[in-house]
Amino acid sequence: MRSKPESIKEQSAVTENIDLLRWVDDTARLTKPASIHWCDGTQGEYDSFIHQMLKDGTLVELNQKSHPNCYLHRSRANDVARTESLTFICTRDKETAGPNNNWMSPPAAKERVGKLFDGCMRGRTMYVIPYLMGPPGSPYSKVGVEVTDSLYVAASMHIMTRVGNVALQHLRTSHDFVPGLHSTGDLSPDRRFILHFPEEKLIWSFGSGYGGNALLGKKCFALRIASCLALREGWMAEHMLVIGLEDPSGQVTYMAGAFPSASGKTNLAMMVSAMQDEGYKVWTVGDDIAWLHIDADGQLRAINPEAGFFGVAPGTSFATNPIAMETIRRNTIYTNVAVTPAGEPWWEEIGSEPPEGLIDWKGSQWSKVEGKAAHPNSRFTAPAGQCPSISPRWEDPRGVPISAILWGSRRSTLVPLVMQAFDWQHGVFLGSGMGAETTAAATGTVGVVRRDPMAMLPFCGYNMADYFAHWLKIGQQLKRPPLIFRVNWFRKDQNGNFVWPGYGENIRVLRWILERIRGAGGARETAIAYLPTPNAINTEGLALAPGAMEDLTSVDRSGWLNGVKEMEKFYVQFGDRLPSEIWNEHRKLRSRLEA
Ligand code: OXD
Ligand code: MN
Repeated sequence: MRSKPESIKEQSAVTENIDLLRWVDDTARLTKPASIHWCDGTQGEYDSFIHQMLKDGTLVELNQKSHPNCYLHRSRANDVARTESLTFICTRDKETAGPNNNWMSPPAAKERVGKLFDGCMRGRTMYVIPYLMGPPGSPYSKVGVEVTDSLYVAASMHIMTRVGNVALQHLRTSHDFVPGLHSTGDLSPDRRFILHFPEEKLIWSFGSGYGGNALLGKKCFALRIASCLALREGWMAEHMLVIGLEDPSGQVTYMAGAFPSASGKTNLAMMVSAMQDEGYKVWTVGDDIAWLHIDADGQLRAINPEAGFFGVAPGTSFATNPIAMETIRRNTIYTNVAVTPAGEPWWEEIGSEPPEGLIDWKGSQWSKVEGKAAHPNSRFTAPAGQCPSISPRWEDPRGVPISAILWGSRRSTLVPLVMQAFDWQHGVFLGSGMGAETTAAATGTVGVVRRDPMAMLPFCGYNMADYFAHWLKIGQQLKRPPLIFRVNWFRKDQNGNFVWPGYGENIRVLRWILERIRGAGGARETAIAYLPTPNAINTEGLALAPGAMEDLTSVDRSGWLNGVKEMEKFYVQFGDRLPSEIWNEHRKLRSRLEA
Protein backbone atom coordinates (compact mmCIF):
# COMPACT_ATOMS: atom_id res chain seq x y z
CA MET A 1 0.00 0.00 0.00
CA ARG A 2 2.45 2.67 -1.15
CA SER A 3 1.50 6.17 -2.16
CA LYS A 4 3.09 9.58 -2.64
CA PRO A 5 2.41 11.89 0.31
CA GLU A 6 -0.14 13.81 -1.67
CA SER A 7 -3.73 14.41 -0.98
CA ILE A 8 -6.05 13.07 1.64
CA LYS A 9 -8.10 11.66 -1.23
CA GLU A 10 -5.39 9.19 -2.29
CA GLN A 11 -5.08 7.76 1.18
CA SER A 12 -8.79 7.44 1.76
CA ALA A 13 -8.78 3.95 0.22
CA VAL A 14 -7.34 2.84 3.57
CA THR A 15 -9.68 4.69 5.89
CA GLU A 16 -12.44 7.24 5.73
CA ASN A 17 -11.50 8.73 9.04
CA ILE A 18 -11.02 12.37 8.11
CA ASP A 19 -9.23 13.33 11.34
CA LEU A 20 -6.73 10.54 10.85
CA LEU A 21 -6.18 11.37 7.19
CA ARG A 22 -5.71 15.02 8.02
CA TRP A 23 -3.18 14.27 10.76
CA VAL A 24 -1.19 11.93 8.49
CA ASP A 25 -1.26 14.52 5.74
CA ASP A 26 -0.05 17.28 8.09
CA THR A 27 2.67 14.98 9.38
CA ALA A 28 3.84 14.19 5.86
CA ARG A 29 3.98 17.91 5.08
CA LEU A 30 6.21 18.38 8.10
CA THR A 31 8.51 15.38 7.69
CA LYS A 32 8.52 15.33 3.84
CA PRO A 33 8.99 11.60 3.16
CA ALA A 34 9.52 10.21 -0.34
CA SER A 35 6.62 7.80 0.12
CA ILE A 36 4.00 6.71 2.61
CA HIS A 37 3.21 3.15 3.58
CA TRP A 38 -0.01 2.44 5.48
CA CYS A 39 0.54 -0.70 7.54
CA ASP A 40 -2.10 -3.40 7.21
CA GLY A 41 -0.75 -5.67 9.95
CA THR A 42 -0.68 -8.81 7.77
CA GLN A 43 1.90 -11.59 7.97
CA GLY A 44 2.90 -10.79 4.38
CA GLU A 45 3.67 -7.22 5.37
CA TYR A 46 5.70 -8.34 8.40
CA ASP A 47 7.67 -10.77 6.23
CA SER A 48 8.43 -8.06 3.69
CA PHE A 49 9.64 -5.72 6.47
CA ILE A 50 11.95 -8.45 7.74
CA HIS A 51 13.19 -9.14 4.22
CA GLN A 52 14.02 -5.46 3.65
CA MET A 53 15.83 -5.20 6.99
CA LEU A 54 17.90 -8.31 6.27
CA LYS A 55 18.86 -6.73 2.96
CA ASP A 56 19.88 -3.37 4.38
CA GLY A 57 21.64 -4.85 7.44
CA THR A 58 19.18 -3.59 10.07
CA LEU A 59 18.62 -7.25 11.03
CA VAL A 60 20.88 -10.27 11.17
CA GLU A 61 19.33 -13.69 10.57
CA LEU A 62 19.66 -16.10 13.48
CA ASN A 63 19.79 -19.88 13.20
CA GLN A 64 16.51 -20.65 11.43
CA LYS A 65 16.58 -24.31 12.43
CA SER A 66 16.74 -23.77 16.18
CA HIS A 67 15.11 -20.30 16.11
CA PRO A 68 12.72 -20.10 13.15
CA ASN A 69 11.81 -16.55 12.19
CA CYS A 70 14.17 -15.05 14.76
CA TYR A 71 16.38 -12.08 13.99
CA LEU A 72 18.86 -9.84 15.73
CA HIS A 73 18.97 -6.08 15.70
CA ARG A 74 22.01 -4.17 16.97
CA SER A 75 21.25 -0.64 18.04
CA ARG A 76 23.60 2.29 18.34
CA ALA A 77 25.73 1.96 21.48
CA ASN A 78 24.26 5.23 22.82
CA ASP A 79 20.68 4.11 22.27
CA VAL A 80 20.13 1.05 24.43
CA ALA A 81 17.69 2.08 27.18
CA ARG A 82 14.96 4.53 28.08
CA THR A 83 16.31 8.04 28.55
CA GLU A 84 14.30 9.49 31.41
CA SER A 85 16.24 12.77 31.38
CA LEU A 86 15.12 13.39 27.78
CA THR A 87 11.47 12.45 28.42
CA PHE A 88 9.05 15.35 28.89
CA ILE A 89 5.43 15.97 29.77
CA CYS A 90 4.23 19.06 27.92
CA THR A 91 1.23 20.59 29.66
CA ARG A 92 0.12 24.23 29.76
CA ASP A 93 0.78 24.37 33.47
CA LYS A 94 4.01 22.96 34.94
CA GLU A 95 2.24 21.89 38.14
CA THR A 96 0.01 19.54 36.15
CA ALA A 97 3.10 17.56 35.15
CA GLY A 98 4.40 17.66 38.71
CA PRO A 99 7.88 17.36 40.20
CA ASN A 100 8.01 13.73 39.07
CA ASN A 101 8.26 14.77 35.39
CA ASN A 102 10.50 16.87 33.19
CA TRP A 103 8.35 19.61 31.77
CA MET A 104 8.26 21.83 28.68
CA SER A 105 5.42 24.11 27.64
CA PRO A 106 3.65 22.78 24.52
CA PRO A 107 4.58 25.78 22.32
CA ALA A 108 8.23 25.65 23.42
CA ALA A 109 8.40 21.89 22.84
CA LYS A 110 6.80 22.17 19.41
CA GLU A 111 9.07 25.00 18.42
CA ARG A 112 12.21 23.17 19.54
CA VAL A 113 11.43 19.69 18.27
CA GLY A 114 9.28 20.72 15.31
CA LYS A 115 12.50 22.00 13.71
CA LEU A 116 14.04 18.56 14.05
CA PHE A 117 11.03 16.86 12.47
CA ASP A 118 10.97 19.34 9.60
CA GLY A 119 12.13 17.37 6.56
CA CYS A 120 13.55 14.52 8.68
CA MET A 121 12.07 11.81 6.42
CA ARG A 122 13.32 13.26 3.16
CA GLY A 123 14.18 10.47 0.73
CA ARG A 124 12.71 7.85 3.07
CA THR A 125 9.46 6.01 3.60
CA MET A 126 7.02 7.10 6.27
CA TYR A 127 5.17 4.15 7.84
CA VAL A 128 1.68 4.81 9.19
CA ILE A 129 0.79 2.23 11.82
CA PRO A 130 -2.81 2.18 13.06
CA TYR A 131 -2.80 -0.04 16.17
CA LEU A 132 -5.18 -1.25 18.83
CA MET A 133 -4.20 -1.40 22.49
CA GLY A 134 -6.31 -4.06 24.18
CA PRO A 135 -8.38 -7.04 23.03
CA PRO A 136 -10.50 -6.61 19.90
CA GLY A 137 -14.09 -5.85 20.83
CA SER A 138 -13.28 -4.63 24.33
CA PRO A 139 -14.90 -1.40 25.52
CA TYR A 140 -11.60 -0.76 27.34
CA SER A 141 -9.38 -0.94 24.22
CA LYS A 142 -8.02 2.20 22.58
CA VAL A 143 -6.54 3.13 19.23
CA GLY A 144 -3.19 4.73 18.50
CA VAL A 145 -1.57 5.66 15.22
CA GLU A 146 2.20 5.77 15.05
CA VAL A 147 4.00 7.39 12.16
CA THR A 148 7.64 6.37 11.95
CA ASP A 149 10.58 6.21 9.56
CA SER A 150 11.95 3.07 11.22
CA LEU A 151 11.19 -0.37 9.82
CA TYR A 152 12.46 -1.94 13.04
CA VAL A 153 9.78 0.03 14.87
CA ALA A 154 7.09 -0.93 12.34
CA ALA A 155 7.97 -4.64 12.61
CA SER A 156 8.17 -4.48 16.41
CA MET A 157 4.76 -2.76 16.55
CA HIS A 158 3.38 -5.74 14.60
CA ILE A 159 4.45 -7.94 17.53
CA MET A 160 3.67 -5.63 20.45
CA THR A 161 0.25 -4.34 19.32
CA ARG A 162 -2.64 -5.29 17.04
CA VAL A 163 -1.91 -3.46 13.78
CA GLY A 164 -4.05 -2.56 10.79
CA ASN A 165 -7.70 -3.17 10.09
CA VAL A 166 -8.52 -4.32 13.58
CA ALA A 167 -7.55 -0.84 14.80
CA LEU A 168 -9.27 1.05 11.98
CA GLN A 169 -12.43 -1.00 12.56
CA HIS A 170 -12.36 -0.13 16.25
CA LEU A 171 -11.83 3.54 15.42
CA ARG A 172 -14.25 3.87 12.49
CA THR A 173 -14.90 7.59 12.06
CA SER A 174 -14.15 8.61 15.64
CA HIS A 175 -11.48 11.19 16.36
CA ASP A 176 -10.61 9.26 19.52
CA PHE A 177 -7.12 8.03 18.68
CA VAL A 178 -3.69 8.86 20.04
CA PRO A 179 -1.39 10.13 17.30
CA GLY A 180 2.33 9.47 17.78
CA LEU A 181 5.07 10.83 15.56
CA HIS A 182 8.43 9.11 15.65
CA SER A 183 11.67 9.57 13.77
CA THR A 184 15.05 8.09 14.56
CA GLY A 185 16.65 11.32 13.28
CA ASP A 186 20.41 10.90 13.45
CA LEU A 187 20.18 8.98 16.75
CA SER A 188 22.21 11.60 18.54
CA PRO A 189 21.35 11.98 22.25
CA ASP A 190 21.84 15.74 21.71
CA ARG A 191 18.79 15.70 19.49
CA ARG A 192 16.71 13.15 21.40
CA PHE A 193 13.34 14.10 22.84
CA ILE A 194 10.45 11.93 24.02
CA LEU A 195 7.55 14.36 24.32
CA HIS A 196 4.01 13.81 25.57
CA PHE A 197 1.18 16.30 25.14
CA PRO A 198 -1.58 14.84 27.36
CA GLU A 199 -3.95 17.77 26.75
CA GLU A 200 -4.11 16.91 23.04
CA LYS A 201 -3.30 13.18 23.48
CA LEU A 202 -0.23 13.52 21.26
CA ILE A 203 3.23 11.91 21.32
CA TRP A 204 6.38 13.13 19.62
CA SER A 205 9.53 11.03 19.83
CA PHE A 206 12.73 12.03 18.07
CA GLY A 207 16.26 10.64 17.97
CA SER A 208 15.94 7.15 19.46
CA GLY A 209 15.14 3.70 18.09
CA TYR A 210 15.04 2.05 21.54
CA GLY A 211 11.79 0.19 22.32
CA GLY A 212 10.70 2.20 25.35
CA ASN A 213 11.33 5.46 23.47
CA ALA A 214 10.20 4.42 19.99
CA LEU A 215 7.44 1.79 20.21
CA LEU A 216 4.96 4.47 21.09
CA GLY A 217 2.12 2.13 22.05
CA LYS A 218 4.01 0.96 25.10
CA LYS A 219 5.33 3.44 27.65
CA CYS A 220 4.33 6.63 25.83
CA PHE A 221 0.69 5.74 25.11
CA ALA A 222 -0.27 2.79 27.36
CA LEU A 223 1.26 4.43 30.44
CA ARG A 224 2.04 8.16 30.18
CA ILE A 225 -0.84 9.32 27.97
CA ALA A 226 -3.20 6.59 29.20
CA SER A 227 -2.58 7.50 32.84
CA CYS A 228 -3.81 11.04 32.02
CA LEU A 229 -6.86 9.69 30.18
CA ALA A 230 -7.51 7.32 33.08
CA LEU A 231 -7.46 10.20 35.56
CA ARG A 232 -10.02 12.05 33.46
CA GLU A 233 -12.19 9.02 32.73
CA GLY A 234 -12.06 7.23 36.10
CA TRP A 235 -9.85 4.19 35.47
CA MET A 236 -6.17 3.32 35.94
CA ALA A 237 -3.25 2.68 33.55
CA GLU A 238 -0.57 0.85 35.50
CA HIS A 239 2.93 -0.60 35.11
CA MET A 240 1.68 -4.02 36.17
CA LEU A 241 1.79 -7.66 35.23
CA VAL A 242 -1.42 -9.65 35.49
CA ILE A 243 -1.48 -13.32 36.42
CA GLY A 244 -4.10 -15.93 37.18
CA LEU A 245 -3.29 -18.29 40.05
CA GLU A 246 -5.02 -21.63 39.65
CA ASP A 247 -5.58 -23.63 42.84
CA PRO A 248 -5.99 -27.41 43.16
CA SER A 249 -9.77 -27.10 42.68
CA GLY A 250 -9.21 -25.41 39.31
CA GLN A 251 -10.39 -22.00 40.48
CA VAL A 252 -8.33 -19.11 39.09
CA THR A 253 -7.70 -15.95 41.14
CA TYR A 254 -6.26 -12.95 39.31
CA MET A 255 -3.60 -10.62 40.70
CA ALA A 256 -1.89 -7.51 39.32
CA GLY A 257 1.65 -6.59 40.30
CA ALA A 258 3.64 -3.38 39.91
CA PHE A 259 7.39 -3.95 39.69
CA PRO A 260 9.96 -1.44 38.40
CA SER A 261 11.61 -2.15 35.05
CA ALA A 262 13.94 -5.18 35.00
CA SER A 263 12.80 -6.43 38.41
CA GLY A 264 11.51 -9.86 37.45
CA LYS A 265 8.02 -8.95 36.19
CA THR A 266 8.27 -11.21 33.16
CA ASN A 267 9.64 -14.04 35.32
CA LEU A 268 6.75 -13.75 37.74
CA ALA A 269 4.21 -13.44 34.94
CA MET A 270 5.49 -16.69 33.38
CA MET A 271 6.37 -18.53 36.56
CA VAL A 272 6.54 -22.31 36.47
CA SER A 273 5.15 -23.03 39.89
CA ALA A 274 7.27 -25.20 42.15
CA MET A 275 3.93 -26.48 43.49
CA GLN A 276 2.53 -27.58 40.16
CA ASP A 277 2.23 -31.18 41.41
CA GLU A 278 -0.01 -29.92 44.20
CA GLY A 279 -2.23 -28.16 41.70
CA TYR A 280 -0.96 -24.54 41.92
CA LYS A 281 -0.33 -23.07 38.49
CA VAL A 282 0.30 -19.57 37.15
CA TRP A 283 -1.38 -18.27 33.97
CA THR A 284 0.01 -15.25 32.15
CA VAL A 285 -2.38 -12.42 31.25
CA GLY A 286 0.26 -9.71 30.80
CA ASP A 287 3.85 -9.00 31.82
CA ASP A 288 4.18 -5.21 31.84
CA ILE A 289 1.07 -3.05 31.60
CA ALA A 290 -2.48 -3.33 32.92
CA TRP A 291 -5.47 -1.12 32.26
CA LEU A 292 -7.83 -1.39 35.21
CA HIS A 293 -11.50 -0.48 35.15
CA ILE A 294 -14.32 -0.65 37.65
CA ASP A 295 -17.21 -2.69 36.23
CA ALA A 296 -20.92 -2.19 36.84
CA ASP A 297 -20.73 -4.42 39.95
CA GLY A 298 -17.93 -2.36 41.51
CA GLN A 299 -15.31 -5.02 40.68
CA LEU A 300 -11.83 -4.03 39.47
CA ARG A 301 -11.05 -5.69 36.13
CA ALA A 302 -7.81 -5.76 34.13
CA ILE A 303 -6.93 -5.99 30.47
CA ASN A 304 -3.46 -6.31 29.03
CA PRO A 305 -3.32 -3.61 26.34
CA GLU A 306 -0.29 -5.21 24.66
CA ALA A 307 -0.03 -8.15 22.27
CA GLY A 308 3.62 -9.04 22.85
CA PHE A 309 6.47 -9.15 25.34
CA PHE A 310 9.44 -6.76 25.27
CA GLY A 311 11.47 -8.58 27.89
CA VAL A 312 14.97 -8.29 29.30
CA ALA A 313 17.14 -11.15 28.00
CA PRO A 314 20.05 -11.41 30.49
CA GLY A 315 19.20 -13.72 33.36
CA THR A 316 16.52 -15.52 31.34
CA SER A 317 17.28 -19.25 31.17
CA PHE A 318 15.60 -22.65 31.23
CA ALA A 319 16.29 -22.65 34.97
CA THR A 320 14.85 -19.19 35.71
CA ASN A 321 12.11 -18.83 33.09
CA PRO A 322 11.58 -21.88 30.87
CA ILE A 323 8.28 -20.45 29.62
CA ALA A 324 9.99 -17.34 28.31
CA MET A 325 12.71 -19.50 26.73
CA GLU A 326 10.01 -21.50 24.93
CA THR A 327 8.18 -18.32 23.92
CA ILE A 328 11.23 -16.69 22.34
CA ARG A 329 12.33 -19.69 20.29
CA ARG A 330 10.46 -18.46 17.23
CA ASN A 331 9.02 -15.30 15.63
CA THR A 332 11.18 -13.12 17.87
CA ILE A 333 13.23 -10.00 17.27
CA TYR A 334 16.23 -9.83 19.58
CA THR A 335 17.98 -6.56 20.27
CA ASN A 336 21.57 -6.21 21.50
CA VAL A 337 22.12 -9.83 22.55
CA ALA A 338 25.31 -11.73 21.67
CA VAL A 339 25.41 -14.42 18.95
CA THR A 340 27.13 -17.80 19.01
CA PRO A 341 29.03 -19.09 15.97
CA ALA A 342 25.99 -21.34 15.37
CA GLY A 343 23.88 -18.20 14.95
CA GLU A 344 21.97 -18.61 18.20
CA PRO A 345 21.24 -15.79 20.63
CA TRP A 346 23.33 -15.76 23.80
CA TRP A 347 23.39 -13.65 26.94
CA GLU A 348 24.81 -13.72 30.44
CA GLU A 349 23.15 -16.32 32.68
CA ILE A 350 21.43 -18.04 29.76
CA GLY A 351 22.58 -21.30 31.31
CA SER A 352 25.55 -22.12 29.08
CA GLU A 353 29.17 -20.99 29.06
CA PRO A 354 30.07 -18.38 26.43
CA PRO A 355 31.24 -20.43 23.45
CA GLU A 356 34.45 -19.87 21.55
CA GLY A 357 33.90 -17.32 18.78
CA LEU A 358 31.02 -15.49 20.49
CA ILE A 359 30.07 -12.17 18.84
CA ASP A 360 29.12 -9.47 21.33
CA TRP A 361 26.15 -7.11 21.15
CA LYS A 362 28.17 -4.55 19.22
CA GLY A 363 29.03 -7.13 16.54
CA SER A 364 32.66 -7.70 17.55
CA GLN A 365 34.48 -10.83 18.58
CA TRP A 366 33.89 -11.08 22.33
CA SER A 367 36.64 -11.48 24.87
CA LYS A 368 36.12 -11.75 28.62
CA VAL A 369 38.18 -8.66 29.39
CA GLU A 370 35.69 -6.51 27.53
CA GLY A 371 32.89 -7.28 29.99
CA LYS A 372 29.38 -8.39 29.12
CA ALA A 373 28.76 -10.03 25.76
CA ALA A 374 25.07 -9.08 25.70
CA HIS A 375 24.01 -5.60 26.74
CA PRO A 376 22.51 -5.73 30.29
CA ASN A 377 19.33 -4.24 28.83
CA SER A 378 19.25 -6.46 25.74
CA ARG A 379 15.72 -7.50 24.87
CA PHE A 380 13.45 -9.95 23.11
CA THR A 381 10.25 -8.92 21.34
CA ALA A 382 7.88 -11.87 21.02
CA PRO A 383 4.15 -12.42 20.41
CA ALA A 384 2.22 -13.06 23.63
CA GLY A 385 -0.10 -15.56 21.95
CA GLN A 386 2.72 -18.08 21.55
CA CYS A 387 3.55 -18.12 25.27
CA PRO A 388 2.86 -21.64 26.65
CA SER A 389 1.38 -20.23 29.88
CA ILE A 390 -0.82 -17.61 28.21
CA SER A 391 -4.15 -17.46 30.00
CA PRO A 392 -7.22 -18.62 28.05
CA ARG A 393 -8.70 -15.27 29.15
CA TRP A 394 -5.85 -12.98 28.11
CA GLU A 395 -7.96 -11.48 25.34
CA ASP A 396 -11.27 -11.55 27.20
CA PRO A 397 -12.89 -8.23 26.20
CA ARG A 398 -14.32 -7.89 29.74
CA GLY A 399 -10.89 -8.26 31.31
CA VAL A 400 -10.22 -10.42 34.36
CA PRO A 401 -11.37 -9.65 37.94
CA ILE A 402 -8.50 -8.56 40.19
CA SER A 403 -8.42 -9.86 43.79
CA ALA A 404 -4.95 -8.70 44.86
CA ILE A 405 -2.44 -6.00 43.99
CA LEU A 406 1.26 -6.55 44.61
CA TRP A 407 3.97 -3.93 44.97
CA GLY A 408 7.42 -5.36 44.31
CA SER A 409 10.87 -3.93 43.80
CA ARG A 410 14.45 -4.91 44.34
CA ARG A 411 15.47 -4.24 47.94
CA SER A 412 18.52 -6.16 49.18
CA THR A 413 17.76 -5.12 52.77
CA LEU A 414 14.89 -4.02 54.97
CA VAL A 415 11.73 -4.96 53.09
CA PRO A 416 10.24 -8.33 54.16
CA LEU A 417 9.53 -11.17 51.76
CA VAL A 418 5.83 -10.34 51.87
CA MET A 419 3.50 -8.15 53.90
CA GLN A 420 -0.17 -7.26 53.65
CA ALA A 421 -1.47 -3.71 53.90
CA PHE A 422 -4.02 -3.05 56.66
CA ASP A 423 -6.51 -1.70 54.12
CA TRP A 424 -6.72 0.06 50.73
CA GLN A 425 -5.54 3.44 52.05
CA HIS A 426 -2.56 1.89 53.81
CA GLY A 427 -1.84 -0.14 50.66
CA VAL A 428 -1.85 3.02 48.52
CA PHE A 429 0.54 4.59 51.03
CA LEU A 430 2.89 1.57 50.84
CA GLY A 431 2.85 1.81 47.04
CA SER A 432 3.42 5.57 47.09
CA GLY A 433 6.53 5.22 49.25
CA MET A 434 8.02 2.20 47.49
CA GLY A 435 11.80 2.35 47.31
CA ALA A 436 13.50 0.56 44.43
CA GLU A 437 17.06 -0.14 43.37
CA THR A 438 17.61 1.24 39.87
CA THR A 439 18.28 -1.17 36.97
CA ALA A 440 19.76 -1.08 33.44
CA ALA A 441 16.34 -0.51 31.84
CA ALA A 442 16.97 3.23 32.03
CA THR A 443 20.23 5.10 31.46
CA GLY A 444 22.02 6.14 34.67
CA THR A 445 23.55 4.48 37.71
CA VAL A 446 22.35 0.97 38.55
CA GLY A 447 21.60 -0.18 42.12
CA VAL A 448 20.78 3.16 43.74
CA VAL A 449 17.62 3.26 45.88
CA ARG A 450 15.07 5.82 44.71
CA ARG A 451 11.37 6.26 45.44
CA ASP A 452 9.43 4.63 42.61
CA PRO A 453 5.75 4.86 43.62
CA MET A 454 3.71 1.99 42.20
CA ALA A 455 6.70 1.44 39.82
CA MET A 456 5.29 4.42 37.92
CA LEU A 457 7.89 7.13 38.54
CA PRO A 458 9.08 7.14 34.90
CA PHE A 459 5.59 6.56 33.52
CA CYS A 460 3.01 8.66 35.34
CA GLY A 461 2.01 11.36 32.86
CA TYR A 462 0.91 13.87 35.50
CA ASN A 463 1.55 15.12 39.00
CA MET A 464 1.97 12.12 41.26
CA ALA A 465 0.19 13.87 44.13
CA ASP A 466 -2.94 13.75 41.95
CA TYR A 467 -2.09 10.16 41.05
CA PHE A 468 -2.13 9.13 44.72
CA ALA A 469 -5.44 10.95 45.17
CA HIS A 470 -6.80 9.08 42.15
CA TRP A 471 -5.78 5.75 43.66
CA LEU A 472 -7.50 6.66 46.94
CA LYS A 473 -10.66 7.67 45.09
CA ILE A 474 -10.76 4.46 43.04
CA GLY A 475 -10.62 2.47 46.29
CA GLN A 476 -13.77 4.22 47.52
CA GLN A 477 -15.63 3.19 44.38
CA LEU A 478 -14.79 -0.51 44.62
CA LYS A 479 -17.29 -2.81 46.27
CA ARG A 480 -14.59 -5.24 47.39
CA PRO A 481 -11.22 -3.55 46.86
CA PRO A 482 -8.42 -6.01 46.09
CA LEU A 483 -6.09 -6.69 49.03
CA ILE A 484 -2.73 -4.98 48.66
CA PHE A 485 0.61 -6.69 49.35
CA ARG A 486 4.27 -5.67 49.25
CA VAL A 487 6.63 -8.44 48.09
CA ASN A 488 10.42 -8.54 47.87
CA TRP A 489 12.25 -11.58 46.48
CA PHE A 490 15.57 -9.77 46.44
CA ARG A 491 16.87 -9.71 50.03
CA LYS A 492 20.61 -10.49 50.27
CA ASP A 493 22.75 -11.79 53.12
CA GLN A 494 26.05 -10.29 54.30
CA ASN A 495 27.89 -12.16 51.55
CA GLY A 496 25.69 -10.73 48.85
CA ASN A 497 23.76 -13.96 48.25
CA PHE A 498 20.01 -13.98 47.79
CA VAL A 499 18.27 -15.20 50.96
CA TRP A 500 15.10 -16.41 49.21
CA PRO A 501 15.35 -18.77 46.18
CA GLY A 502 12.79 -16.77 44.16
CA TYR A 503 11.46 -17.77 40.71
CA GLY A 504 9.15 -20.85 40.87
CA GLU A 505 9.41 -20.92 44.67
CA ASN A 506 7.62 -17.56 44.82
CA ILE A 507 4.46 -19.64 44.45
CA ARG A 508 4.76 -20.27 48.19
CA VAL A 509 4.27 -16.56 48.76
CA LEU A 510 1.46 -16.36 46.21
CA ARG A 511 -0.29 -19.22 48.00
CA TRP A 512 -0.18 -17.26 51.28
CA ILE A 513 -1.61 -14.27 49.42
CA LEU A 514 -4.40 -16.48 48.06
CA GLU A 515 -5.13 -17.73 51.57
CA ARG A 516 -5.32 -14.15 52.82
CA ILE A 517 -7.76 -13.28 50.02
CA ARG A 518 -9.91 -16.16 51.25
CA GLY A 519 -9.79 -14.94 54.83
CA ALA A 520 -7.29 -17.57 56.00
CA GLY A 521 -3.46 -17.71 56.21
CA GLY A 522 -1.59 -16.92 59.42
CA ALA A 523 -0.69 -13.25 59.90
CA ARG A 524 0.39 -11.00 62.74
CA GLU A 525 -0.06 -7.26 62.98
CA THR A 526 3.22 -5.33 63.11
CA ALA A 527 4.21 -1.67 62.92
CA ILE A 528 4.56 -1.80 59.13
CA ALA A 529 1.81 -4.21 57.99
CA TYR A 530 0.48 -7.74 58.51
CA LEU A 531 3.39 -10.18 58.27
CA PRO A 532 3.10 -13.95 57.88
CA THR A 533 3.27 -15.92 61.14
CA PRO A 534 6.32 -18.20 61.43
CA ASN A 535 4.86 -21.25 59.70
CA ALA A 536 2.30 -19.55 57.50
CA ILE A 537 4.50 -19.85 54.42
CA ASN A 538 5.39 -23.44 53.65
CA THR A 539 9.18 -23.77 53.30
CA GLU A 540 9.31 -27.55 53.21
CA GLY A 541 12.07 -28.79 50.93
CA LEU A 542 13.80 -25.40 50.63
CA ALA A 543 17.48 -25.14 51.54
CA LEU A 544 17.16 -21.87 53.45
CA ALA A 545 19.94 -20.71 55.76
CA PRO A 546 19.11 -21.06 59.47
CA GLY A 547 17.08 -18.07 60.62
CA ALA A 548 16.38 -16.93 57.03
CA MET A 549 12.60 -17.03 57.36
CA GLU A 550 12.72 -15.05 60.62
CA ASP A 551 14.87 -12.42 58.88
CA LEU A 552 12.55 -12.32 55.90
CA THR A 553 9.44 -11.79 58.01
CA SER A 554 10.63 -9.45 60.75
CA VAL A 555 10.64 -5.67 61.12
CA ASP A 556 13.93 -3.75 61.25
CA ARG A 557 12.58 -0.76 63.19
CA SER A 558 15.58 1.56 62.82
CA GLY A 559 15.90 0.74 59.12
CA TRP A 560 12.22 1.52 58.61
CA LEU A 561 12.54 4.78 60.54
CA ASN A 562 15.25 5.79 58.06
CA GLY A 563 12.92 4.74 55.26
CA VAL A 564 10.21 6.95 56.75
CA LYS A 565 12.62 9.94 56.52
CA GLU A 566 13.39 9.11 52.88
CA MET A 567 9.67 8.97 52.13
CA GLU A 568 9.19 12.35 53.77
CA LYS A 569 11.89 13.90 51.56
CA PHE A 570 10.07 12.50 48.55
CA TYR A 571 6.61 13.62 49.66
CA VAL A 572 7.49 17.22 50.56
CA GLN A 573 8.24 18.08 46.94
CA PHE A 574 4.51 17.74 46.22
CA GLY A 575 3.63 20.46 48.76
CA ASP A 576 -0.05 20.95 49.59
CA ARG A 577 -1.08 18.84 46.66
CA LEU A 578 -0.14 15.59 48.43
CA PRO A 579 -3.36 14.01 49.76
CA SER A 580 -3.70 14.33 53.53
CA GLU A 581 -4.37 10.57 53.68
CA ILE A 582 -0.78 9.90 52.59
CA TRP A 583 0.61 12.20 55.30
CA ASN A 584 -1.72 10.56 57.84
CA GLU A 585 -0.48 7.10 56.96
CA HIS A 586 3.11 8.37 57.07
CA ARG A 587 2.54 9.82 60.54
CA LYS A 588 0.85 6.64 61.76
CA LEU A 589 3.72 4.49 60.50
CA ARG A 590 6.29 6.66 62.27
CA SER A 591 4.42 6.59 65.55
CA ARG A 592 3.93 2.81 65.37
CA LEU A 593 7.66 2.38 64.74
CA GLU A 594 8.56 4.72 67.61
CA ALA A 595 6.10 3.11 70.07
C1 OXD B 1 10.10 -1.91 29.95
C2 OXD B 1 10.55 -0.95 30.97
O1 OXD B 1 10.70 -1.99 28.88
O2 OXD B 1 9.87 -0.85 32.00
O3 OXD B 1 9.10 -2.61 30.20
O4 OXD B 1 11.57 -0.27 30.77
MN1 MN C 1 8.08 -2.02 32.00
